[in-house]
Amino acid sequence: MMSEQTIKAAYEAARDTLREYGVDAEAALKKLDEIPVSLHCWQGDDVTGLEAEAGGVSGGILSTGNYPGKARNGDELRADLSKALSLLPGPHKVNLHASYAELAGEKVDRDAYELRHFARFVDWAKEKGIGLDFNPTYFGHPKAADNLTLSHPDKGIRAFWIEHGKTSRRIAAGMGKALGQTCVTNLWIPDGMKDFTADRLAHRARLKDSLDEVYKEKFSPRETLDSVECKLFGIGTESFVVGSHEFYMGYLGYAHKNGFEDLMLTLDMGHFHPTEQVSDKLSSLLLFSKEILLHLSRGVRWDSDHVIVFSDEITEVMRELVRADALDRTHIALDFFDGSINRVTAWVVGARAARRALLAALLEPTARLKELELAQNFGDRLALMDEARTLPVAAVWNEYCRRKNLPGQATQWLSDVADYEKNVLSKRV
Ligand code: RNT
Ligand code: ZN
Repeated sequence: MMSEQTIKAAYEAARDTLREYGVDAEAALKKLDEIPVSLHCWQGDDVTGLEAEAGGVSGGILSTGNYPGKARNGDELRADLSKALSLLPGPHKVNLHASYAELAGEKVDRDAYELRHFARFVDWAKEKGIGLDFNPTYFGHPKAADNLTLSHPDKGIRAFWIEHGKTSRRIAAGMGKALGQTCVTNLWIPDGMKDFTADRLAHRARLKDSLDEVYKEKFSPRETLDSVECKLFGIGTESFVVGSHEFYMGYLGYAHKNGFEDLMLTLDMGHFHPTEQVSDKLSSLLLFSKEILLHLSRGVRWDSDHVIVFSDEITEVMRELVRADALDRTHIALDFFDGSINRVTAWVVGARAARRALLAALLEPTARLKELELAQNFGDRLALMDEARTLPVAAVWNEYCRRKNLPGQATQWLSDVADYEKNVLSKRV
């Protein structure tokens, strides 16, 4: 275990090194502490949800693995989330899905959920002083069995899901109001077709009309902000996805023009062609949208939702946000689900990786790089960018964690998770 003295000495050396590059490590640490990361509740139970009858995944998303100890009810899920949060430095929010309603035996379907069905989460968040985010759940339900919801040709099914969208926004606004922090409402639907589709236009036209209904009611951005999430393909919707990137880009412009200026787009890192990079898309969107929602995820060969790590692409996304000075306009959320490892470990690895990547971005000699670029000195730009990749981020990270009374090193927090597994998770049989 590293001593406090070693951590401090390493930090001071790192701070001096970074100064050589025109980087202010203290300023980076201050900024790092202002950016919340939204922790998705669904990593804790493999996206099962808490409704007794509906629930579970469908619509092309899939969690694999059966590591023991998954949360079986709201109390266990909150306990596991609390454990993960206790090991994470910096501000966080928790991201809920409508399928995490605690109905306590009440016969009520998703078109009629209310804020009170999430009261236990709201009380818990209040106690912790954290904000919540929210998602209507358009999967894991008999009325979503066709992989068609808001674009379903059946008017009754469409109406059910429109109501679900509306009621979800009301719930989110209620959460935002109760907690004094905006609750972001993200809408993702699984709608699509396995094979060649004869009438794509009709599906997309229905989706447009349904969204118009869902978004009719106006809410204060201090209570809730809406976002729509596109996708390239899913399992079972390989040939056609109704809510494609172009669809939502078009819808965004249309919504902005028609008085809904706050609508955002969600960019999920697993939702594009593997050679496309979300990092390259940010600056385009930033010019035409007030804010952005990010789903940090890691696709391996497909949209597999592996736990994120400190990867090139995650770091590049963060760098783009720093370079564009867009951290205050971006909502950073995690979206992965791995059932093959300890689920608390999964959360902590992913959330720490996101924040460490953000720190690395804040420590980039951005001003110098921009100067070199303007001077068209691309060789020097390349050399400095390359060197910047191995600047002493870890030493600054360890100091950041130390100031929060948390371990920077994984070996230390892993032993804490191992105790939790032994004393709590392993008893869930
Ligand atoms: C699915 C989307 C969506 C979900 C969660 C559960 O491909 O990424 O965001 O993962 O809402
Ligand atoms: Zn997502």
